[in-house]
Amino acid sequence: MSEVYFKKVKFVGSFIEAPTRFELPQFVFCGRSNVGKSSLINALLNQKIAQVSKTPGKTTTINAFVVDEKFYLIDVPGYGFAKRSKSIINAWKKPIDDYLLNAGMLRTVFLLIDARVSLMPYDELFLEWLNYHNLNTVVLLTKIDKASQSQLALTKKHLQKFNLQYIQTSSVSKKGIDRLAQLIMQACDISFNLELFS
Ligand SMILES: Nc1nc2c(ncn2[C@@H]2O[C@H](COP(=O)(O)OP(=O)(O)O)[C@@H](O)[C@H]2O)c(=O)[nH]1
Ligand SMILES: [Mg+2]
Repeated sequence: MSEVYFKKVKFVGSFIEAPTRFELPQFVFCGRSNVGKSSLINALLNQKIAQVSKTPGKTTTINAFVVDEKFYLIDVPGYGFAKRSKSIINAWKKPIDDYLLNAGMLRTVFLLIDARVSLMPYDELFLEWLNYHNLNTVVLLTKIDKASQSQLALTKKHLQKFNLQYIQTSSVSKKGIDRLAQLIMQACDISFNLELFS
């Protein structure tokens, strides 16, 4: 049985413009299309609230969920630019950049990286951008259930270059979900009582 960390989850809405007015701590899930953002949000919240898609790039709006009236999880559209024009890339980027730079109570940007493929060129650019703007960033390695030991070793080596905190996760096996929940609760000053979770 899955662990239950949070009780009350509400879908707040889909936004084209950045919802910077939220007055609770916010945690953002960023990363390439198909990397597992929506799946990880669902695993963390223990419900199918974020849309999981077989077609990459389906989420085109910023989706917000409020959890236990204590914090927001923000699911942003993924980048997966290979076949897209520059104007589409800019149209994607602007609202997200605006949001990340203006959200008053942004606590952590979770950058999701597929454990099997490591950082792609755009991930590196985005990391540099996050770093330049001093945004607190934690890498979540996804689909760890499918990664081989050698793939994982390469990914970890690659991450060392950026000196980043990371958590290994799987939405399938639920590995790392406890650490992710703990990190969020600590960042919101919600006491983390392990006994509650058994
Ligand atoms: N094996 C495995 N598959 C996953 C995992 N997380 C997501 N997926 C699959 O990857 C695909 C994309 O997931 P999704 O959450 O929609 O990615 P998003 O585009 O980043 O929101 C779906 O087919 C998921 O079922 C995981 O931890 N393990
Ligand atoms: Mg998604």
